Order: sequence, then C-alpha cells, then structure tokens
Amino acid sequence: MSEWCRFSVVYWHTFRGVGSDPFGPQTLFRPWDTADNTSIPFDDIVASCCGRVDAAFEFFTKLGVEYYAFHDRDVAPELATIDETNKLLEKVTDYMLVKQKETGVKLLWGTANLFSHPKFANGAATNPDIKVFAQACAQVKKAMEVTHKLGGEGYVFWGGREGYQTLLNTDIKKELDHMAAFFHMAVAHKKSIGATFQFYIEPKPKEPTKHQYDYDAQTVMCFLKQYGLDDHFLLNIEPNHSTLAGHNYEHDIVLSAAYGKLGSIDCNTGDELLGWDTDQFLTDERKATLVMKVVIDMGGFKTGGLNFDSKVRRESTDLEDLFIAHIGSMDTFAKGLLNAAKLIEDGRLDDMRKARYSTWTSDKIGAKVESGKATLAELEAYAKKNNDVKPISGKQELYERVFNDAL
Ligand SMILES: [Mn+2]
Repeated sequence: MSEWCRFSVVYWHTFRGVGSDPFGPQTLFRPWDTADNTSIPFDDIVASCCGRVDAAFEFFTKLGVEYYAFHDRDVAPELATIDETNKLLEKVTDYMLVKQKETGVKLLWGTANLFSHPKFANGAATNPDIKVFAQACAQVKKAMEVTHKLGGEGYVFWGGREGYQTLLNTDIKKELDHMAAFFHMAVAHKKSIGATFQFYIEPKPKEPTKHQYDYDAQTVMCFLKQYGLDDHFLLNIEPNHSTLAGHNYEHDIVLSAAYGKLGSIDCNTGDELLGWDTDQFLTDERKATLVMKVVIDMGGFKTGGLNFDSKVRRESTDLEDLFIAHIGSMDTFAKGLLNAAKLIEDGRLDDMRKARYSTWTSDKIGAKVESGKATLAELEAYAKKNNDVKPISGKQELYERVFNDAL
C-alpha cells in the first residue's frame, strides 16, 4: 500500500501556513513559527530555519510518511543578494540532507517559489522585463541544484503568475515563447549538473491571474509538443485545479494518464460551493477511488506520489489537527486503493467500457481507420452498407451503479 500511495507532506502549507486569508490575518500559531526576520545575524537565520527543519522531520517520522516536498523559499528566506540567499539555502538544505539520512525520509520533489515576491507580480518566465526573467532563471538554477543535492525524485514547475490579467497589455505569443525558452534552459541545466530527477509541470487555469497559461492537462501537453519539450516533462496534477478549470475532479488525471504523461498527484480537493483554490484534504472515498483506479491502471507511480498540497482549515487551530488531517486523508486514499483494486478484479466496469467500442474491432475498417490508412471514400462505402445506425445506450446509470458496488 505504501508503494502504491507514496504519500508526501508539503513544507509550505504544513510548516509555513498561518491560516491567513484575504479577509483576516494569522490564526494558526505553531511552536516552530519564526518570522522571516532577515535583519538578524546570518547564523541566527540559519538556526531559526534549521529549527523548523527539525519540527518538519519530527512530523514526517511521527506520521510515518516516506516523502516530502518544498519550495526554496519555504525553507530559507530570500536575503539582499542572490549570493547571500544561495549561501543560506545551501546551509539549510545541507541540514535537510543530514535529517533525510537520519530518518530515511526522501524528497518527492523540489520547486522554486516564483510567485510570492513582489518582483514576480507580472510573472516570472513570462515577465515583460528580462531583468525579472533573469531573476527567475537564477532562482530556478539554484533550486534545481539543491533538489539534486537532496536526491529529489522530481522537480515541479507550477506557473504561479504565468498568465495575464488583461489581454490589452499582453503579448501572449512572446510570453509563451519566453516560457518555452526558460524550460529549454532548465532541461539543459539539468543535464549539465547530471541530475536525474523527473521534471513536471502542474496545470492550473486561473488564480492568481485571470488566465494561467498552464490551463489544464490538455493545454500543457499541447504546449510541450509545440515547443519540442515533450520528452522532458510529465504532469503533476492537482485535482482542485482541474475543478477550477470546469472539469471533473479526476479529468486531468485520466487525461494525462491516457497519454502516458501522469507523473505525480497533488492529492487535494476544493469546495464545490466556493470555486476558489481551497486546497482541502480529501476525505471523499468516491473521488479517491477514481484516482487510485488510474494509478493502478498505469502500473503505479515511478517518481511521483500522492503529495498533500493541502492545508487545514483556518478554523482548525489545534496542533493535532495537522495529524488528524493527514491521517484522515491517507486513510481515504488507502480505502480508495482497496476499492479500485476491487473494481479492477470485478472487471465489469472495464468490460462494459471495452464492449462499448466493440464495432471498432469487429468491423475490419476500424483497425484501418485507427492505423491512419483509411480514406473517406472507403468510409462512405462502409456507411452505405451500414445505413441502419441507431444510438447505442450509454448506460450511465448502470456504470454508476456498478461503480458504487466497489465502495
Ligand atoms: Mn499543487
């Protein structure tokens, strides 16, 4: 079960989340909380960051998870210069490496925060100012290097503010060309440092910008093809982003897996009535079953896992709520895994869906179309011979009934 699920705890929500929202400030006060006060002596900053690392690894081991994920700025704040910032990040990640070796906890993936700092207000890799673009390049370069040092199995690009607020001020083609150039440089740098981690792009349709370029799985896959990046990236799917795009919870997971592009999952959920990115812990067994069915069907994760990009509610103020949330959601996915295995062993659902397309194999012309060798004239002749077409039943209610048998 641990091999199928590969659970991962995120540094940002669990150790840096304070419960603030657009309507009010901090509600969550943690023993490891230290403000990112960068005016104290360098060694004191290091000590404060390492204290938080201790708390994080204590939590990982008490929870029994094997993986975690972090942004560069979660673990060490940005200082006045790139050199000072990198020196601090090296110190803190050196200590994280010590803790990894001590506990056996591994890094699922690393990433760079290219969206919080005010300089990234107009985007990072799609910024209209090449000086900001360069800042993003420098930051990603370092984040990749520390991920490599920590033996990270993946590296994620989430385009935090890569999008637009108004088309009136935006040259979309230029911005997408720049983003592709940025990814090509990352691919080259990965090679130059000898890193073997898997690159992922995480789609999201909107928020904070009105339109994010990595809109959904299908959009990202087309972008990768268009710019010759296809071989170097898989997708990290967050179902709450899929629902923001107007899709079903499992849509992007199913779609990316269908093309062999599902790499990892940020296994959170949203609230159907809110319509913004609430990053909640999933406790819906039905949705977990849909996800785990795809994971089993693709033969399991290789470098990815189920990463809890999830936060406790602003009102869940007890420290134990962090444990309850993670344990509750792990149980939900574990149940989802068992249900999915039951569905596959039962076989009815897969058989029914296969049978739905049976004429494509029973009639020879089907294989010819699928191989790209058929002509419209041949299909016309086939159509004339098979003119008695009527709809076959979609049987949605039966499919839903059979699915429920597994729950
Ligand atoms: Mn995410």
